[in-house]
Amino acid sequence: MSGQLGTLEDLPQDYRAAMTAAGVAPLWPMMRNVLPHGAPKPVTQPGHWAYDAVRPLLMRAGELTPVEKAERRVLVLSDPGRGPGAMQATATIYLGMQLLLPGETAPAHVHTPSAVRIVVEGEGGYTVVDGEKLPMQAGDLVLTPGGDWHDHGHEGTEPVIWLDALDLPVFVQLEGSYAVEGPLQAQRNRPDAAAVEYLSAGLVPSRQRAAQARRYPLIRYPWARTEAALRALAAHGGDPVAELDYINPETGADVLPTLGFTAMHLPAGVTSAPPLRSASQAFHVVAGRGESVVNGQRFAWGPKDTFTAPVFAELTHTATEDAFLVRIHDRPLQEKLGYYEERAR
Ligand code: 1HN
Repeated sequence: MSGQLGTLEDLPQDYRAAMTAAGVAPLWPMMRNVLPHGAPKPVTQPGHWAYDAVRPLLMRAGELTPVEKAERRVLVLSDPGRGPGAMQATATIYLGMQLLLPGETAPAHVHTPSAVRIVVEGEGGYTVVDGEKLPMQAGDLVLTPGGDWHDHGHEGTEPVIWLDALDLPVFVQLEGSYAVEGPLQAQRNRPDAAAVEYLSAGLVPSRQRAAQARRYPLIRYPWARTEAALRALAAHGGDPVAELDYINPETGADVLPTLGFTAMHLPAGVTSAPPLRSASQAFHVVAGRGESVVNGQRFAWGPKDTFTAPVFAELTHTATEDAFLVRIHDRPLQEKLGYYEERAR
């Protein structure tokens, strides 16, 4: 097989014009673009967004654009491979930094894509998801599954900033992305499920009533518990790099149908060299410093920075200070497509 495939230029001009007029195009000149040999050729390029660079721009957005004029006041992290204005960070992952100022509310809506918030800074922010009020503290991971109503509010005194991760590019590709707006939600007058039904790992409400379990029973994953779990695993787990998957406590499945999340601990001085993965990935630094090399590009990162890796990226992470990262990936979607792969380096 193989050999050189014919090009468009091989074909007579009148034939090319006739194909265009008929609304058809020859596959063979494009075959290697849509089906490269051996491995995908991602459009996505590695990206690194230093918080020190993004934060002042976000604060300026707070002065320039009232939340009423923004619905969501967000600066989107644009994939360098797709260029300025790109509304995505990888093929499947949208990332944005959102600012809410004291006293502001972001109106309620519901949409087809799913979102996850990772709280970056500030006290007193909250999200309401289907009537459940979720307090937001630095490092907390809060889900907004597609189809769930959500609005945001801020009862504190300093700006609140969080990182939004959505499967928006998937829904745009499906031509399935849309939202419905509504009034702010009535809030149930009780703590959220992280403080009630799922207060303690390994305990869930009795399965006799499992039929009543919600599809997304746990919405908030408090950072304090995640960090404690990572520290225990780091001390006693045996692996120098501790990594925990965020899961649905009723099913053990990834927290969303499309996107998965892990929390990682990298001790100072340790280098992690994971296998090449078919998933695209983003990393958000909750605390600590270090550097990562993504396909040969070196990123020195500090607290609250975010960086990305395309599919099958060759990656190494080295912490220079004890570091905690959240990893975002699209393995759940790829597995549903029967596709997810890992390759040895
Ligand atoms: C959205 O609903 C939020 O609810 C944030 O905070 C970012 C980006 C695209 C589409 C919907 C939010 C979003 C979004």
